[in-house]
Amino acid sequence: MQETRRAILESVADGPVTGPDLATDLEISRAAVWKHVDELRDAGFEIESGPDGYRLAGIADYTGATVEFDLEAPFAVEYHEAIGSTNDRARELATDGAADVVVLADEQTGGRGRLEREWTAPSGGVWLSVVTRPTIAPPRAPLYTLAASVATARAAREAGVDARIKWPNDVVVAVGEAGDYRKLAGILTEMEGETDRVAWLVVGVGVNANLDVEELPEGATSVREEAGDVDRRRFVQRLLEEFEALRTDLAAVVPAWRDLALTLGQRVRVERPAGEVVGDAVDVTDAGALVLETDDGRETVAAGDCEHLRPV
Ligand code: BT5
Repeated sequence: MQETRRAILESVADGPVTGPDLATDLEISRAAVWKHVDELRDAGFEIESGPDGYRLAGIADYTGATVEFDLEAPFAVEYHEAIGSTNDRARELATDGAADVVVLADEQTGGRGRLEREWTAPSGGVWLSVVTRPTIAPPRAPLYTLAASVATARAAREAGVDARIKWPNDVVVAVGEAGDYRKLAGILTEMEGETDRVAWLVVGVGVNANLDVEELPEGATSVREEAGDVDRRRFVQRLLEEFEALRTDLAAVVPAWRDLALTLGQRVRVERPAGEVVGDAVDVTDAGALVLETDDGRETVAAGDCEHLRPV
C-alpha cells in the first residue's frame, strides 16, 4: 500500500482524527486527504466520518489491501475476484523475480491439484499461492508443503474446525476412529531450481472455507459445514502468519506436523512412481518423508499418494 494511504489508515484506526489534523500531520492538502479516504473506502475499509473526524469502523471486505493491513508477516497480496489458477499466476510472478508475494482469489476457474488433477474452487473459498525464494537445497522443499499444511490446520482449528493432517499435504477432518476423513484443504507446491539450490517455490493452498458441501466433490468438507462461516480476511492472515513463523524456523515444522498428523499410527498404502508400499505409518523424517513398517522391514517414502487402510 502507498505510504501516505497506510499512514492515514493507521491514524483512522486509532481515530477519530479530523481531516485538517491528518492534512497537517502528513503535510498534504485537505483535498488529498479526502481522495485517499475515498480510495481506502473503495479498497474495502469502512471509514466513518463523524463530528470528531474519521474513524475506522470495520473491515468487512476481502481484498489485497484489507488482508495486507495489520498482517504480521512480510507478504504483499495480489487479489483477484476470479482467476484460472493462483498457482499459475504465482509462477509467472516467480519467473519475473518476485518474492514474498501472495496471489489470492475468491474463485478459480482452472484450479489444479497434484498430478494434473482438478481442484474445485468456487467463490467463497480461500484460494492462495505464496511465492517464496528460500536458500535451501531441493530435498528440503517438502518442508514448505508440511509448513503450509500445519499453518492451514492451525488457522482452521482457530476457526473451530477439528483439523488434522493426512500425509503429506491434506488437511482433513477425521470421521470415526478408523482413519476415515473428509478433505478440508489441499496443498500444491511447485518449484524451480538446480540440483543444489531452489530458485523459487510456489506453495498453493486451497481451503474450502465458506462453501456448502454440495458445491464440492464427494468426500470434501468445509469450514462452513464444520463450524460455520469464517472471516476470510482474518483466516488468511492467521494462515500466512503461521506459515511465516514456520518458514523462518524450519526445525519446528516436523514436530508441529507430527502433533497434528492423522496418518501416524494408521495402516496405509502409498502409491509412488516406483510402485506401491503397504505398511504401518510410524514416523516422519526430518525432511518430511513417511516411515513405514512393512512386512519386509522399514521403508521411507519421500512422496506419493497415501491411502488410509482399515486396520486388519
Ligand atoms: C491437492 O491435490 O490437494 C492440491 C490442491 C491445491 C489447490 C490450491 S488452490 C490454490 C492453488 N491454485 C491451484 O490451482 N491449486 C492450488 P490432490 O492431492 O491431487 O487432490 C486433488 C483431488 O481432491 C481431486 O482429484 C478431487 O478428488 C479432490 N478435490 C478437488 N477439489 C476439492 C475440494 N475443493 N475439496 C476437497 N477435495 C477436492
